[in-house]
Amino acid sequence: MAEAMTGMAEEVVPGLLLWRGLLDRPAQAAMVADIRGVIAAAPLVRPVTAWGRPMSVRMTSAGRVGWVIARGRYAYVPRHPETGTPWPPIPASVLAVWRAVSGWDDDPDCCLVNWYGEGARMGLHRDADEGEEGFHAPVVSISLGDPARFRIGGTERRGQTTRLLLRSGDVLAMGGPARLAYHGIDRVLSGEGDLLPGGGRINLTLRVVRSA
Ligand code: MD6
Ligand code: FE
Repeated sequence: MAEAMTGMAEEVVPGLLLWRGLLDRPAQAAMVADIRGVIAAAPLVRPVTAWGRPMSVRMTSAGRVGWVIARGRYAYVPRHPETGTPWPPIPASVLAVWRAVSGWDDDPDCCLVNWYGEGARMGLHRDADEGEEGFHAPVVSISLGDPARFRIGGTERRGQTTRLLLRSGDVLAMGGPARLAYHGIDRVLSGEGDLLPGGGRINLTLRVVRSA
């Protein structure tokens, strides 16, 4: 299954696989409903960076651990920072995508939910808090709602980058030589999608979080 799925993907740059429109419209709508359930249990928060600036993206998590910024430091923690309760489980609809495309035997430990309202963006960053074993697994990303301009470079912050437009239903896997590459969202094309009433974009990233 996993290998058959790899054959259907476009390799945008080495290690970055893209499945265009992997989720059809009913599957997208069902996943949004599942994510609303996650948000009801674990409310979106606006993390504050180490420099004291609130991010434009609002975030929450599902799974064994969730990604937070705690006193300026990035961390995976077992509880929601404001409610103090464990994160809700990763929805089955989301796990099914991971099992289909990741090529990884274990399920992910974290599903980070990024919610982009009008004007939200995400600066170039690396997903580098998952631990040594976590770096061997890919990060799988699912896009829902308004399209967005995604950019990926290499493992140095400076240098050449490649741009692509991510649309609702697209799935990315960042693994191998792209696993620790810099990437970000330059801009969401607000209002161009119609999946979310009032506009917006949801991005889900699935990660294995473990030290070797
Ligand atoms: C986004 N995505 O699409 C932000 N990270 O909103 C990410 O930061 C990301 O798409 C790791 C792997 C794939 C991604
Ligand atoms: Fe990322």
